[in-house]
Amino acid sequence: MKTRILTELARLVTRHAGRLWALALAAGLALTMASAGPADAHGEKSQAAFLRMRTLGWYDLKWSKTQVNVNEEYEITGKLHIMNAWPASIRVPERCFVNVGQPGAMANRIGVWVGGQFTPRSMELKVGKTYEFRMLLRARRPGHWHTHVQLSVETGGPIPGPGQYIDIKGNFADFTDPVKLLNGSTINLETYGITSIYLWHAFWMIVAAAWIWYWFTRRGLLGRFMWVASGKEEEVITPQERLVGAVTLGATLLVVIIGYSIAASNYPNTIPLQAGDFRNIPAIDEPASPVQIKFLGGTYKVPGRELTANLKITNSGKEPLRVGEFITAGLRFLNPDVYTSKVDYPDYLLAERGLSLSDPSPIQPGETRDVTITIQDARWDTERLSGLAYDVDSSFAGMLFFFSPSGERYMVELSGAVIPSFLPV
Ligand SMILES: [Cu+2]
Repeated sequence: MKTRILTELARLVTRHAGRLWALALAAGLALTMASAGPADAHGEKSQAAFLRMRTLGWYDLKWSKTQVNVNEEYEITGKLHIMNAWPASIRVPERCFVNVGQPGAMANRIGVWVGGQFTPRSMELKVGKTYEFRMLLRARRPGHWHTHVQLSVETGGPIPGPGQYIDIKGNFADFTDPVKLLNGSTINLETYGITSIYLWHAFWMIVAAAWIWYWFTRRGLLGRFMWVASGKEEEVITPQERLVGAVTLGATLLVVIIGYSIAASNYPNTIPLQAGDFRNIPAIDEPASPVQIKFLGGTYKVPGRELTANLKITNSGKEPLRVGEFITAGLRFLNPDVYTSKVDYPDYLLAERGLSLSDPSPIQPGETRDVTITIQDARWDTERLSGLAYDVDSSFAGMLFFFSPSGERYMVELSGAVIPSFLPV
């Protein structure tokens, strides 16, 4: 009796396995979609603190506009320093490209220039060098979008830089993406060939659905498994099914060949997608720095969100110098004695009074001085950089900026290991 019930159950499951499977898939998909809310943050803080601090130094960033209309162009410009402190766990940017980081295709990337050179493809950047970049965007979808600049590095993935909110106004339906072709005509890339794209996708989806339906409604996975398990693997695919498979293969090849021939005769002049990397991107030609820094050790106080670094600074230049700013992972810590007026920069990354010195007086030409700098702000935490206390590599890195009375500015990279402190201040 028990065996009969089990056999009957197995027969039922076998007969309906395909449909049961489809039902479970549909229910799973519906549940997943229903529970997902709109994404606000887009992962910029998810990378390890040491990784964000030790790879890229972004500075002098400017978003040309923060309020634009659909189809309006705007740009992000700035400088990118490839840090000498680049960690060994990530491959150096031998193959990388500057990209925009945004929650979807909210703006089209019209072009990117690095070191004044148009770089529509991957390029090689060198560790220790600084590059000027410019990225041109065209507003596409209306909304309030956090827009980052980022560097995508082969095997390392995208490393996001600072982000700014861009408000795009207008109507999405008005968006156009005009592109001039080599034959002189101009097309709208947003809608170009869209009907045939839809038709071909629909066609292949129907073919695929019919194919899946055909196999899953005939004994299903479990049924076939049982046939194989009971030694009938030779009979598991019937002669009729073999015929259907052969006809489908032939028809698919025929459709591909005919479709290809029609496209080739309609568009006789085509060139393939261009590949290859750009080498020798011109870096900024920086004058020799008159500042030498020796890092003598430091601590990071977790409860106080405070990094202190003991430095031996030598000024071998001709002018007195003051420490005005520290930048790490796009975060700016300013010395209010040097920055006396308002700075235009995204607020979540700007600690206007974040930097102080044990001795704030200018370092005179020829002088060597031991200075303790304190970099303190809640943004260490909100930007999840205090994670450096828990990293496998408790090292920090960043750029220290020196200012002279005549308006010169010198950037010096600063990095080293710090000892985390968990004691209350
Ligand atoms: Cu963002």
